Amino acid sequence: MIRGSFINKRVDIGGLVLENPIMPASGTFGPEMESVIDFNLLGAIVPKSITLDPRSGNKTPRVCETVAGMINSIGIQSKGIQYYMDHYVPFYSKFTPPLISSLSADSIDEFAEIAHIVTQSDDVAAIELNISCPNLKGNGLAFGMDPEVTFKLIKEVRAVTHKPIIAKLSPNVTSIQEIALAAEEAGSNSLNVANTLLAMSIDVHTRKPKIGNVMGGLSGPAIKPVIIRMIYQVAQVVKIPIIGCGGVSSGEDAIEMMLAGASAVQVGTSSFIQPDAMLRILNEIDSYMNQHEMTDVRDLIGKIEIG
Ligand code: RRO
Repeated sequence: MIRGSFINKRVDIGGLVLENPIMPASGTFGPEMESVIDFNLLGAIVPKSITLDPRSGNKTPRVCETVAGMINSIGIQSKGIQYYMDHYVPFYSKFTPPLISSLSADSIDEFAEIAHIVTQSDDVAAIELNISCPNLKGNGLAFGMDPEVTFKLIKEVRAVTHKPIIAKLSPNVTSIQEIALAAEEAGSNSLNVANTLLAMSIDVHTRKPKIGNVMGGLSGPAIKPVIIRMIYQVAQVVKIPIIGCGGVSSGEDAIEMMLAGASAVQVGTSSFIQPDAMLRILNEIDSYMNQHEMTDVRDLIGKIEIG
């Protein structure tokens, strides 16, 4: 046993080096959590997706519980990019982990415009392009469902920023490998696999949808096996790093994602149940590493053993 020995948790997600692989999933984290967790212990800080103009979001109810998960349709409630640059960026720059700005927009031009604005700040370390929000248009359509649109969008953003780009992919596609390849070819530095699964729930007593917007995105432990499969599939075809996102609630879940091919892992729904879940997950990763006499988390990435 090499208990107590130094464990390297530093990982590289496409030109952005993180002190450890654990970070919040966009939309599940905000300044109010400062009183419950030490932000400096996170691998990165990822606030909710921001849009060019303020948005009031979708009609309520916006969340509902499901078995081993939840459905949300917030509809990107947003204070707009100016407020973000004036308040959120200075607030998060007080902490040591890099700030990853998650961006959402209604058009490719608007994505490029907002990416250009955040690029002006040295306090923004990387851009996560949310091309996969299921709650913007009717029927859950998203930019990231079409390889050609994905390519064009990322190419246009690539032209206006030197910062690392993370394309957040949609799981609501027939072939996530095809979209991942389009994002890589367009110049994305890494991929986030993935956003929420388009879902729906009905109250059988009122016969009404449990979500005001009817459909929403499913997250939580229920989706983890689907996401593990997608990370594995994407890792087979791309060379750029993958950030896993979907249903992680323990250190072993995070390790599973890394074995499937993820270099880093986002935690979302689990933080709603236990606000300091990310710190517990980091401790559980240490325990796993000690148990398996490992000293470097990078030795886990893609190390699933098949056959
Ligand atoms: O705001 C939302 O409704 C939302 C977003 Br932007 C997203 O990317 N994923 C999600 O499940 N909800």
